[in-house]
Amino acid sequence: MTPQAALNTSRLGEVRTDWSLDEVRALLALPFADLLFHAQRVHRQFFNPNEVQISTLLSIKTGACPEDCAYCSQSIRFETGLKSEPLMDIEAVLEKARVAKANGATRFCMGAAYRSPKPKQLAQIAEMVKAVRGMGMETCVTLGMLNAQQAQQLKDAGLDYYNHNLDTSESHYSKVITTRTYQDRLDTLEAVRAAGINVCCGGILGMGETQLDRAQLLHTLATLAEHPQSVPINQLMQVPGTPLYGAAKIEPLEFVRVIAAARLLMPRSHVRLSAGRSEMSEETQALCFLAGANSIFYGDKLLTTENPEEHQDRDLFNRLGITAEAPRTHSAEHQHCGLAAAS
Ligand code: SAM
Ligand code: DTB
Ligand code: SF4
Repeated sequence: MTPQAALNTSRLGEVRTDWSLDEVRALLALPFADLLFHAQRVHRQFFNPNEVQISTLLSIKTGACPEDCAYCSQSIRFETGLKSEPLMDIEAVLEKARVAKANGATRFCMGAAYRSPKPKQLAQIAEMVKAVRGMGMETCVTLGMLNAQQAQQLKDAGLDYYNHNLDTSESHYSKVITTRTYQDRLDTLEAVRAAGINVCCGGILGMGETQLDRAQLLHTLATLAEHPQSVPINQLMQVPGTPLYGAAKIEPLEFVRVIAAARLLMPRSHVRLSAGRSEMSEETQALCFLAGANSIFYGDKLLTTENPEEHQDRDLFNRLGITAEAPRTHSAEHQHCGLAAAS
């Protein structure tokens, strides 16, 4: 059977975890207008198409990471010129969260350059999660590998989301990372899910992968036991000194196709247009929103690299008539968001 023959477009909009790889390939190969039409139609079935969820990132522990992820500024193995910083103290983190909230973010995502957190580090981060949640923000952390007990500790602290990306297809993976396996990643995702924490899991495009690798990554995500509640699609931020610096860039319309396919494969999930927006035109970003992206990182820094400036995003949202989505995991009293509404 050809991939095209595998696709039954009348079933689009069903929440399914039994997608075949051929169906995923067929979606990615649709004529662009058809792909975007279906993606927008399904998006409207599950979401307000003019609302975007707003997260702000903070690197709470920067650099000196023992892992060898070939894209990353924070690996100790590459000369990237990044200054390492120890785990921030809780007051400094809370100050950043207050600023993010005042600027309109509803979720605060804290990232640490760990392979896996040590008990003392996890205890400190659990306190940060409790305190940020106490401010009325949703919380997300990304700390590397977790076992079931570590996931439970974060759940007990009130954590809303754990980010752990598959990054790429299983077959391309060993060209990017050698210090932990694909199965390690799947095991962490399962520990997080089993603890009842929302899963944030996606990947990076522009790491020398093929179209088939992209289809395989989407297929793995969409056939997990449960779809990740949040699916970040990153475009590689090329960092001088990392092995992937200089990799062939993904063509913008290909990037939009992956967003649209993610929307169709995981209709109830938030699809985040993540790293790489600072290098995208506003038109490409608008196409991504049309294709069903409904979450972004807001704030002029990601973890260690650039993001669009806040005034640029506010201006773009105003021109697109996009407003901030109220958090879904918190009570109504926390649902006000300060990001400028469409004028
Ligand atoms: N150290 C933890 C880990 O890797 O699991 C958490 C932090 S790590 C920086 C979180 C994710 O950021 C990575 O899994 C990767 O998907 C993404 N990321 C890191 N560097 C990136 C880059 N240069 N461009 C795009 N995404 C990147
Ligand atoms: C995700 O998928 N993207 C974010 C977040 N999860 C942790 C990280 C992007 C990092 C981009 C490179 C940097 O700023 O160091
Ligand atoms: Fe370390 Fe995470 Fe960067 Fe990999 S992506 S080198 S684990 S900080």
